[in-house]
Amino acid sequence: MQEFRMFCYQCSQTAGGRGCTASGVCGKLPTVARLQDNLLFVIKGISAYLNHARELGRTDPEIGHFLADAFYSTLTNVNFDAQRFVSFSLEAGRMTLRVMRLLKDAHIAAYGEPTPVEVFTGTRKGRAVIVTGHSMKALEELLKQTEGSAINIYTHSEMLAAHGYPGLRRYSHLVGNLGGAWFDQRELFSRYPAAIVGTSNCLMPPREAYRDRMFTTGVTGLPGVTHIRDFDFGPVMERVARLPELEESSGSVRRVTGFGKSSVLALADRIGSLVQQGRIRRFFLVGGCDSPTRRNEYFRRFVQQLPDDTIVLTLGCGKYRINDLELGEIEGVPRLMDLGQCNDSIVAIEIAQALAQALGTGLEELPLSLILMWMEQKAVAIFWALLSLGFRNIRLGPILPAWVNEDILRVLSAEYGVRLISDPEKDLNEILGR
Ligand code: FSO
Ligand code: SF4
Repeated sequence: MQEFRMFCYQCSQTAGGRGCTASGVCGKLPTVARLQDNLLFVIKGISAYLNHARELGRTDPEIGHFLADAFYSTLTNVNFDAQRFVSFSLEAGRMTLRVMRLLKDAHIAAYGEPTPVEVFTGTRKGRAVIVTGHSMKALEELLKQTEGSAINIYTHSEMLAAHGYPGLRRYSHLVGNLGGAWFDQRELFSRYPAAIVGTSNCLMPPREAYRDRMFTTGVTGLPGVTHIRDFDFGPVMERVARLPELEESSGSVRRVTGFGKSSVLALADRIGSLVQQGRIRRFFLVGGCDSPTRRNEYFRRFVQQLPDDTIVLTLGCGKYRINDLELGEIEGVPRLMDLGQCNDSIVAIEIAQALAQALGTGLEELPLSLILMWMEQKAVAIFWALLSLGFRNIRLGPILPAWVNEDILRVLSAEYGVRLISDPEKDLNEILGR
């Protein structure tokens, strides 16, 4: 299935001085090596969310202890037990939930709970800064420092969620959202003569066309690009002053975001009775972290084929595959609800738990299917969080994570019902039993 059974070059015993690829010289077996790799990916995901929570003054010693133990367990000659790593991975799922809740609480305390809002997707005449990434704190500081300066601020990709927060959209110069998922940035940033601020993953090495008007903050960095320290955006404002204005243009798509837990649960009674009347047949969580592959066109085609008695929740940058679709409503309940960033998976989970309670059922019996795309490590952390809660039969794409070997796949499919996406119509027929 894979070219390498494993890959490790972390000690001097490494095979041929180049890397252990069949089995560890130390005795580490391929499945253990892969479970260690997986744990390191999840650690990176948890660290990303913890980093954003810390920007907002929040931390959690239990998460810090977990990270230290988990890192240590991947050191040479510490832990050779695959079963221990399976437990660690599931514990990592619990920690992912914990860190997502920490971050969500920090966002709500700082900016209020999101409420639904339609976001302008065109441009206003005037000088502009485009903000990409996930850091609401960086965006807030930029909004404060540019207030009254006649500079317009636009969000890109995962920053779309910012418009849902009352404490951020109160800034009238937060005017709109441009582009789609992270991978359109090189074309988008070349097209608009704006300054650009990268606040987190997912950045791409810049084109020369905009390198000198791009900035990084926090842990991000790009060669030849000015790094902003301590959220002092003075250099950005100086650069914008020397840039031309953007022209007025109308947006070509309608995007609504900002469905917080309260706004969805305010509909819980209505949703409950619509489910009981058979007017809502099933919920789908369709989203996650997108990648520039044609295979991910699956997700749009899947949603386009959904019958009218279904509801779609979405989040992450994967939402851009579907968030321009006009799915309408079922008796006042929107059929497409954008819950926010990938870390807002915690909101999806809490909504699912509340709906299960309202319908008097367990999570496993809830008429909910998870159709998720994954890109990199943060999404893997969320995947384990969902498994640790008991979500089953997740369909995953565009490919299975490459660290999954036959042993791991056997466990994921037999115990958790995880499977790879296939054809939208075939998958939908299977889910709906048609
Ligand atoms: Fe997308 Fe990037 Fe947010 Fe992911 S912008 S791909 S792994 O970070 O988390 O949805
Ligand atoms: Fe090879 Fe083990 Fe050393 Fe890794 S830790 S390089 S598997 S001998």
